[in-house]
Amino acid sequence: MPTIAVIPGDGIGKEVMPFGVQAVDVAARRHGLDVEFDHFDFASAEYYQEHGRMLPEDWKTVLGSYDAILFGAVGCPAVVPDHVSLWGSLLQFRRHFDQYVNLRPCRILPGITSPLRDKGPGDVDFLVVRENTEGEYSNSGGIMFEGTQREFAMQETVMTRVGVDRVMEYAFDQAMKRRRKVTSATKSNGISITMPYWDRRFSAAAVRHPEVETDQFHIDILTAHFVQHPEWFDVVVASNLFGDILSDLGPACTGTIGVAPSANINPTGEFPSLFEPVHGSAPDIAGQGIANPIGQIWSGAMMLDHLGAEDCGKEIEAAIESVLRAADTAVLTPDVGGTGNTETLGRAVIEALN
Ligand code: GGG
Repeated sequence: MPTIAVIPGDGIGKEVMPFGVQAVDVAARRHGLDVEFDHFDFASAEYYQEHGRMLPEDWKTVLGSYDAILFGAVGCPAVVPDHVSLWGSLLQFRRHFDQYVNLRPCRILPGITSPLRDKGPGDVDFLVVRENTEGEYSNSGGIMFEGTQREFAMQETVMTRVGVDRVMEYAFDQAMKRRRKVTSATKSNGISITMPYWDRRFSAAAVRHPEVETDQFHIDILTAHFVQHPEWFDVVVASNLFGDILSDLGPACTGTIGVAPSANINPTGEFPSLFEPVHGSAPDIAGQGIANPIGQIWSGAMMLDHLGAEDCGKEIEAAIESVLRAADTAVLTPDVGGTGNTETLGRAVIEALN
């Protein structure tokens, strides 16, 4: 029986999570799989207000005992500075549980209108593979001479050979299961040490995988190509920061970031992997009950795939697609042109699963 730690977090994470849990539960039960869920209130602004920190002291042992983690969103800037909440929770999970791959699939779903001219389902289908434990998210640096005219802030980027090679390897493996093409995001003309290093490791990976077509673009023109030629891409491998940016841009090009799922994977299986929608806590719409629950539900499907229940994951994706294809505006959330809400869309997907 797989055991799942459920952490809704902040803002709309709390609103969409019930539908993620329910979808996983319904799909699993249909296949005779009993999934056990335990809910945790930490990694939230409320927990921080009460305890002065984002996580309990024993979080590594507690979460480490689960098969997977289903996460909502973190961030409540009115209560906790964003870098404190992120570094106090999600980034700790990714690092401690060595979830070095962040998989962010991106495709136009039926019934959703892409802002890209002439693009519909089937035209955009790529996978961003984001390095998830180092790079620009090093947390190494400092501020000196604070409050004086000489004040400065500095932060380093860390790229280790092991860290870069393992995410490259994962990206090429994914490409072998798809259309056999990997694109690397770089900026080696401006960032003159770490990015040329990234490029060299990418070339070395390409030599190891001659059956995979490769190309690379500087991140600035790559963002333009995402918008103008999304059909060029199959697997896109990127550093922590570039991958984060591309995996918000990608779903925005497919219609809405609200449907985008992600998987923070520990490929060795030594630690639990974590599944979360790409979107954050969205303080601007939190409390209104209008957040799109599909990113959370689809993340649940990715979790089931990862746990070996691929049929369950596929059924959830099919349920999502059937609801979107029906395009009932009273059901859909406003981000996809509907007049419905989290409840109507979440319920429709669960009903489609039943
Ligand atoms: N569910 C995703 C989430 O809560 N994101 C908050 C955030 O700011 N994430 C930054 C990151 O993924 O690096």
